[in-house]
Amino acid sequence: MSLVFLSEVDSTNSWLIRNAATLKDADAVYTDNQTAGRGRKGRVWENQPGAMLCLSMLIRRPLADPTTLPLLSSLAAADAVEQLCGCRGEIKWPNDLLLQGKKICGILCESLLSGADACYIPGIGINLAQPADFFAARGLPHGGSLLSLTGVSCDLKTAAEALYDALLRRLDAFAAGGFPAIAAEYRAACVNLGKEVYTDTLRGTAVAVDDAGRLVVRTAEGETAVFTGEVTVRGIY
Ligand code: BT5
Repeated sequence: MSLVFLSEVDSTNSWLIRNAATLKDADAVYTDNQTAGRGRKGRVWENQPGAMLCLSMLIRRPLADPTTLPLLSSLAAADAVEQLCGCRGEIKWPNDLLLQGKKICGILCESLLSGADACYIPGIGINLAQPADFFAARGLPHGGSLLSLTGVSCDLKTAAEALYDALLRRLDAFAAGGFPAIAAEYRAACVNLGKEVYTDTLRGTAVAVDDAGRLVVRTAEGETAVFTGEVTVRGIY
């Protein structure tokens, strides 16, 4: 397994997808200049060269529950951020990491299926040093960086190693046990619980994250479990 720096790349996820055939389990790449960073559902992950960490890992081993890889990744990102700046941050279900209510980290997990060989790619972007102007200029009032929010300046390599190690530390237990292996810590970090949330189709109070990693929303009609990736949950910013 290895962690390799790329000076510039379109997307670290796309790079791993293109090169998957030659890579081993837990090989990872990172950059601070991602020219076509991707968010979920075709959205864009905004780049400022030199001010962010973009890291993706290839997981080439069976996962008990791949659908909850985004939740595992957000917990690993929280570990890394805590190590780097002493603040743990909060997770907005399913996988955005917030500090002081601002999104400092976004996660895009993708899978590659070819025959019996399944690979999973968690791609994690952490805003290290963009100033408030960066977010204002791009219409991202809910975005923030470690430097702008905490005053802590992080070296790229140190940040990449912290994130890579955090992912590796959690991977064995998660691969074997799925979400239940991380559920207690995830729930403790989840900012939605007890708060009002709404999606395109329902509005209510988030009361739990169940053992499948779904957000359980209580409405006047009863409780509904929302699947990862199925909806966008609002009401936190
Ligand atoms: C995400 O999507 O937040 C996933 C971002 C994943 C980026 C990583 S970097 C390494 C790897 N390689 C890639 O190409 N991608 C991954 P989503 O939940 O869809 O949120 C996207 C939305 O976040 C955008 O529509 C903006 O509103 C907002 N956004 C974009 N850039 C941002 C930034 N740098 N900081 C905070 N918010 C941002």
